[in-house]
Amino acid sequence: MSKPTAPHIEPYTGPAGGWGSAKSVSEITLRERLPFQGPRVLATQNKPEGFMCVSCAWAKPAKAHPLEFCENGAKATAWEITSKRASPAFFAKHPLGELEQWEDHDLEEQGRLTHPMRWDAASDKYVPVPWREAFDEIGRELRALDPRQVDFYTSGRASLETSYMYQLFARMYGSNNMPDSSNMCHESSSVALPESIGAAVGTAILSDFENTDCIFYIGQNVGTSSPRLLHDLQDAVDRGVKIVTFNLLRERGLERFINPQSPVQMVTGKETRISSQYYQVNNGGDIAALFGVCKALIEADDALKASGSTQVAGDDGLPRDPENAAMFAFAASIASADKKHVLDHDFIKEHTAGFEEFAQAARTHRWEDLERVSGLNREQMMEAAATYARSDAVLTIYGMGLTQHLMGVQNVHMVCNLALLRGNIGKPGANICAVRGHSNVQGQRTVGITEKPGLVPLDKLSELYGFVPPDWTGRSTVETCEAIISGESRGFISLGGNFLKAVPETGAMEEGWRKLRLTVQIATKLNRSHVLHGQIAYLLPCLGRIELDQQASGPQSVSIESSIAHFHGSRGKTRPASPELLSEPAIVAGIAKATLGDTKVPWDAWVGNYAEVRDAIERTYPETFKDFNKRLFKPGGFARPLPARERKWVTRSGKANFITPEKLFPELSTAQSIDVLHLATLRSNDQFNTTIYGYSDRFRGVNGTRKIVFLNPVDIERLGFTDGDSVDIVTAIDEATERRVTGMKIVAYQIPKGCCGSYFPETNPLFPTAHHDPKSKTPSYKLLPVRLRQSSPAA
Ligand SMILES: Nc1nc2c(c(=O)[nH]1)N[C@H]1C(S)=C(S)[C@@H](COP(=O)(O)OP(=O)(O)OC[C@H]3O[C@@H](n4cnc5c(=O)[nH]c(N)nc54)[C@H](O)[C@@H]3O)O[C@H]1N2
Ligand SMILES: Nc1nc2c(c(=O)[nH]1)N[C@H]1C(S)=C(S)[C@@H](COP(=O)(O)OP(=O)(O)OC[C@H]3O[C@@H](n4cnc5c(=O)[nH]c(N)nc54)[C@H](O)[C@@H]3O)O[C@H]1N2
Ligand SMILES: [Mo]
Repeated sequence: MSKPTAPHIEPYTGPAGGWGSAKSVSEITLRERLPFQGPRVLATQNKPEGFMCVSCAWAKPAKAHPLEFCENGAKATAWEITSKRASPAFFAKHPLGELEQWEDHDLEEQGRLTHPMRWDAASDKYVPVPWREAFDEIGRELRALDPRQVDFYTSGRASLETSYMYQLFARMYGSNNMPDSSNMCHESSSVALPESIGAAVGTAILSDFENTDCIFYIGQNVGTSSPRLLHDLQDAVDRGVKIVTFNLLRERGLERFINPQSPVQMVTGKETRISSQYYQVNNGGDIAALFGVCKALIEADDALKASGSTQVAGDDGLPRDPENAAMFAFAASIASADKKHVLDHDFIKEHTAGFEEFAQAARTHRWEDLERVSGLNREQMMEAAATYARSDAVLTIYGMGLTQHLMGVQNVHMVCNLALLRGNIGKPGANICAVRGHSNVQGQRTVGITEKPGLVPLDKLSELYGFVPPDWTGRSTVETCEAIISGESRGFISLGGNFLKAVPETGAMEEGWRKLRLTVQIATKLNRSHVLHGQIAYLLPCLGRIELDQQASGPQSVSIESSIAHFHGSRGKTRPASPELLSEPAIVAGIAKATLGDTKVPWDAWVGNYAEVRDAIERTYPETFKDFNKRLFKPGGFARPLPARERKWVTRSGKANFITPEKLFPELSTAQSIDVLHLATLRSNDQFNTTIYGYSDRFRGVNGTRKIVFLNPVDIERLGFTDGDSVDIVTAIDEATERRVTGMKIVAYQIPKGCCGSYFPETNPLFPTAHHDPKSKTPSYKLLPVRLRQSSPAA
């Protein structure tokens, strides 16, 4: 087992990328014992005929760089093609009671799973089982359960083909309980964007980066979570594009970058400055901050309008409203060429609804309140507004800093409101880019992974496959958690992921999990959701996307959808980790056949040739997937139709809607007390979600440990602690149940006062399941009221 080195915390002075990145890649290729194979495989990553990276969902350009990968993509690849194996010999040595004590890193670090395994109660071990037997027993068990008692989870990596087959199987079985990782991630976008602009996903595409004048970059950590996007930002900055960032922290990737694939930059050490304006907002302060920007724009526009009636000429000959000289001067400095307006009134009139109500709300909010809640001052908000107004085309990019909030949906509405003020949707260079997480999380929803039957063409499925799909609303992730805790859920099937670590309330969840009748895990690597298990438990190992997938008709390709709504084929070439592995489509089909018996679905033919699954997807969604097989390997991918890009608003009003957030900040059911801090949970640069590659968060200067809490030095002193103290974090809402994580080291950090930060998934025991956005049900992972307590010496 690899152990973390001694904790070592020291500010990192280097840029994102650069030699630090190159070193980190070579370390992991050596550690996973891949010195020769690694580089060869990486060369085909994100290339038109190669495999699509298994890390994030960022766009794959038509003209790929010779090395179209990043530090974290390289780590994800090395982690998947590792030469290490968690074989039956490993499981024979370690009972699950023992493995429960292991760290996440150590479980996955055992390497790839090699054989289908069944939990043996007598020895408390996973023992090998033939595939046939596994499918038969799972089928028997599922038939004995009420479909409403079974949950079918999907983590965002599985391909479009697998996902389509999986949702079809769940529906034919009779369940819409399809929680997915998206429920914890961009669900706030999936709810808010259709309401605001009638788009199910972000509207930006790669060419917008070439046409934009300004990028508003909100709550997304590009240097760690989607480093290839840094190349697009770098190109934009080189063209003179302004980047205006709103983030809780000063993230290095948003400050400066050296492209590790640019020999000139690497040798000369010349950095690109990324953000031109950087605003550190309070946790959950974005509605207030964006309201401030909108207020400045709207009041400037008002001032110009008012000057029409009460104008006096200034020294420059321009009209003046003497009542409001300062605002007028600001307005004049940012106005259109004719000095008549700041907002795009033609666009607002023709394309939007709800403007007056929104504008009135912006005028009514007082600057003092906007300043207090956002943590920014009025000048900063006006400065951001000025940059916004001086740009013809503004692109807005955002991530989890906006979506994982009690007001996540309203955060996204606010992004749209700002965009609509100047027609910044549906013209080149101006759109909304929701940076997605898992490499196919967006695509899974496109082919039917959802608990909401209204989002799926049920009539089509019924017509094609001759069954009556369930029409009730199924459980999303937090509802599945509640059903597992209450004992209502009896069976849990998992297509990838690590549900038990990723969800809220992990303490109560672990207890409920053990009481499940059936747990089935389709996975590549061992994690905590496998070592804890139900009464009947299977661990079914599958091929990864990088591996050669050989079926009856020959080697197979799969497909995914990127963050910019382009579909791409992906072909794996490396030798499978074990000859026993089955592909995900083959496992889904195996379970489906054993559960459902004879159906109209040609499961075997589909497994033999995935092109036939793609034909079925095209029959189900003819517009989106027109000529799917023909276009599979189109360089740059093929685009999904996005009406909002064409300014066609598929909303109830037929217009793009200004939707006014009810409040600036959520009401928290916590006693207002000065020792309460607002916790945001963060990813380190050395993890992919619950997969912990190692113990170094290079950009934030944290090494050798993940058990830390970032705190403002003023708060450290105010609360009577010292930098380096060991503390427990205790949840400060719903305190009838104590939720606590112990032994966290205080790290003095540049984080706004009253806020604190700590890593996911270590902090997940702190989150009550009910602490989520009421509409999207996305857990509020970026805002939880907590207190710190001195750790007892035993901790
Ligand atoms: N290497 C790596 N890549 C990944 C992942 C990974 O774990 N590791 N995970 C993948 C997945 S599934 C996802 S969803 C994405 C996640 O990628 P991101 O969307 O970048 O999510 P996070 O890293 O959780 O945090 C985002 C940022 O929000 C900021 N923030 C926190 N609270 C607030 C707030 O209230 N307001 C504002 N404005 N900012 C705030 C944080 O400082 C942080 O910089 O990345 C994907 N890519
Ligand atoms: N506190 C807090 N909690 C969070 C978040 C947060 O920011 N803060 N972020 C949330 C977000 S955005 C997300 S997306 C979720 C992530 O939640 P999940 O998607 O459930 O978790 P992952 O860690 O991505 O899953 C890792 C596991 O996936 C399996 N796996 C990897 N590749 C494959 C494959 O090709 N096929 C199959 N079948 N299995 C594979 C491996 O066994 C690995 O152990 O976590 C959420 N939880
Ligand atoms: Mo995610």
